[in-house]
Amino acid sequence: MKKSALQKARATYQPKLPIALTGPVKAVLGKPTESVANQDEIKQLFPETYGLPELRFEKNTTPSAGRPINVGVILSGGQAPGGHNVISGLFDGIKKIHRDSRLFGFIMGPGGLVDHKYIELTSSIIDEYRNTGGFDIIGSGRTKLETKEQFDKGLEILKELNITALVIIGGDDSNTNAAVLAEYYKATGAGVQVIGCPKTIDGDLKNDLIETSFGFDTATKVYSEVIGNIQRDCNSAKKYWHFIKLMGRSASHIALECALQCQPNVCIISEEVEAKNLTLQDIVNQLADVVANRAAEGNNFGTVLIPEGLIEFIPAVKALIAELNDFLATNAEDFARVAPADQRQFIIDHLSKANAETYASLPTGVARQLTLDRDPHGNVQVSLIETEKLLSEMVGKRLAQLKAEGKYVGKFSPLHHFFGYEGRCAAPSNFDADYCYALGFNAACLINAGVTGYMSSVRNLVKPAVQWIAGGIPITMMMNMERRNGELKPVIQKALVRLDGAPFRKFAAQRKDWALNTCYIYPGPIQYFGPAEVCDQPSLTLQYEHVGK
Ligand code: FBP
Repeated sequence: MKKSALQKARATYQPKLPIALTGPVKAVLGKPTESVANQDEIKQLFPETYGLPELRFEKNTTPSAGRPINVGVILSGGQAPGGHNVISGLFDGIKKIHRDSRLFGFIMGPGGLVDHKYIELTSSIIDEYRNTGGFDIIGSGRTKLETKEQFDKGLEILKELNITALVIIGGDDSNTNAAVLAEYYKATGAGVQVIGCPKTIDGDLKNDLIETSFGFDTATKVYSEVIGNIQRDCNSAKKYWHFIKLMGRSASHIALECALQCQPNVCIISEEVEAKNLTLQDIVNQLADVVANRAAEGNNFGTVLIPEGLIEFIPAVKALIAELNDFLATNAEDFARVAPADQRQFIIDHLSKANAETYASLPTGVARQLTLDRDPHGNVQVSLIETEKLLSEMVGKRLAQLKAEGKYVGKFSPLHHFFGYEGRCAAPSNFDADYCYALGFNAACLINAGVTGYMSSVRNLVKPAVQWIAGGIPITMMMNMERRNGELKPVIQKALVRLDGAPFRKFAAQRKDWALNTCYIYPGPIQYFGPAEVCDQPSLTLQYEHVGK
């Protein structure tokens, strides 16, 4: 494989490990745990793996003789920078336990386990991928592991390859599935341990013991670099308003982190929109006011950050989508017979008054998308809705009204961007390179400790890597019951932006100034070589959340 100069230099980077993992380790067990909510239900569903103790690794004085182990690894869900380092850390960890240990990667996600598609990851393959971005070493996929048939099919290949431990690298849903699999393999005496690793650029898999998911750091730094570049362009030309949508599915952590890094004129936080019960028109009016106020100062330019999941958090749209889902599920045939030109009115005539009004207020394109594009479960694919265009179109209309009332004198030229895929496979920052390697190496230690149903946990992340704390958290501890597809299911609680949290409060305290004035920060590209304050700083979200802890 041909490599760039940076790739070659980066291949020699040796990720740092917490001090406890640098020699022989011993597992120290804490107190038994409880799930975050619905304790009785979760306990009943996970009789074998509920209530396990937290576990922490400490340096051991005497090395223990390890046995060779065969381990399987799966990358699940969306790409996140650092996945290759989790795998190389895991590889080095099991080789340290015994040099004859072997690592097998299942191809293209959980589906590879069920379909028996795998490769053995040898040292020459691993060495090609150290410190690189992407998941291409084995690929990733979104197959949900949830049925006994899938678990049994997977067990066939695990037995065939003599694999006694499986590491699932994924987000909240994949780790929920890891917990279910761990429970099933334990209950059936399958002899396979299951360990999870916290991955997702969205940053919504976190709690007191999992401080951040990997990939968030690098992805937000990549987006912030580009937002900074746009802001510098915008402040140079002084003629465009940039509407920038950022990935993150539901939670607004990515948008918030980029706002803290770049200080845009506006950043919308979906969780606040929901808490304040704002309508789409409220958001538009607020945006138009910012544009008008800046125009009054002679500044016909600016930047607006929009979280991908916004539309679902607007309470009125959420209610509309829920009613539309039910209505279209039961009236699909009638609706299909209506001529396209009459469909909008047909929907308005059949919805409740409040939802009909919301629907009527939406631009034609978006309204149409809400009735047409559904995923295999019958849900609207909100991520396909071009919120950045929807908002700028509505702001343009509102500004025309303000102009007619003599309240706006200016020029509004919007441009649109969507950043997501640009950052998911970037070469991991030093933070993600170290964190991921430590998560993988630590997963090997958890396997060696003989546990199952645990998530690899590396904490104290705002401190230098040597001071990080390594251990394991029972996955059931993070679970609660939530309604999914009409049924109550045990799932890992998703971490949304907390409006009482330090990152949001920092942002809220400054945003008035950012809105009117031009306070842009230009973070520049990720640096891999140079002073620690430039190269090794974790995300601001992490720093604000854990300062003083
Ligand atoms: P994960 O939760 O699986 O890590 O995926 C995150 C994400 O990048 C979201 O931000 C985004 O909405 C989604 O994946 C896009 O999905 P896809 O990769 O299937 O296009």
